[in-house]
Amino acid sequence: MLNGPDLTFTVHNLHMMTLFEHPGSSNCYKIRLMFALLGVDYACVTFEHAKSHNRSSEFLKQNPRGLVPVLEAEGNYIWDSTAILVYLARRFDGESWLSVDGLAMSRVMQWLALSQSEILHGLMAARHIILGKRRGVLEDAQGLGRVALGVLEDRLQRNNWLASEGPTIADIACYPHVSRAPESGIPLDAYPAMRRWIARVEELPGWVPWTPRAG
Ligand SMILES: N[C@@H](CCC(=O)N[C@@H](CS)C(=O)NCC(=O)O)C(=O)O
Repeated sequence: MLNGPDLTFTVHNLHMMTLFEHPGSSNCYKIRLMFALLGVDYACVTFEHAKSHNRSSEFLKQNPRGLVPVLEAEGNYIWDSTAILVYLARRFDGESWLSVDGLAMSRVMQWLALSQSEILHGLMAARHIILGKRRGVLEDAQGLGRVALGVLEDRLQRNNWLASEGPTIADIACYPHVSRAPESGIPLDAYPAMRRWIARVEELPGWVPWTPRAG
């Protein structure tokens, strides 16, 4: 544990790519999950307090938005979980997690957009309102979350995966908050295809859980 005037974090490993993260963050979990599925090792700087990194002028140089996750790779700081997923998929896998074919890539991007809009502002917001982590109108957030779930269920009734015949970063980006929809006050009983897809994601070799559950 290092303590500075404006920063408190734990350094797990000083080698390789470094992920700056917070354990309770869904966006950071997407990156930990992607690393695990790719079987790629990485170092981790874990901020112990959700907002401690915002106050660090050093961290703001890495991500002017002051948010985690940030990945240090090849001498660059990549911020935003979507950008990091794109980097990891292309850097370590090639075509299957993110094809560069124009049509295939646009299909993945559609779901990445959903993950950063209705899923984040709907499902994540509802969960945070319930947990008392933010203010807002629960019914509005849940309404937006149900829009996302409806779109996902429709796709998954006809397909095993969101953007392709196999898993892509689209599945990784959407999975965390969808799998926790009950914690947003939305039971998944009405979404059978989605429950089968959640099980499919959790059966992928290398899958790791998102902990702590209440973060
Ligand atoms: N769109 C961004 C969102 C990043 C984000 O909201 N990070 C949260 C954790 S999930 C954070 O750093 N929160 C601390 C704060 O708001 O001060 C991404 O996907 O990376």
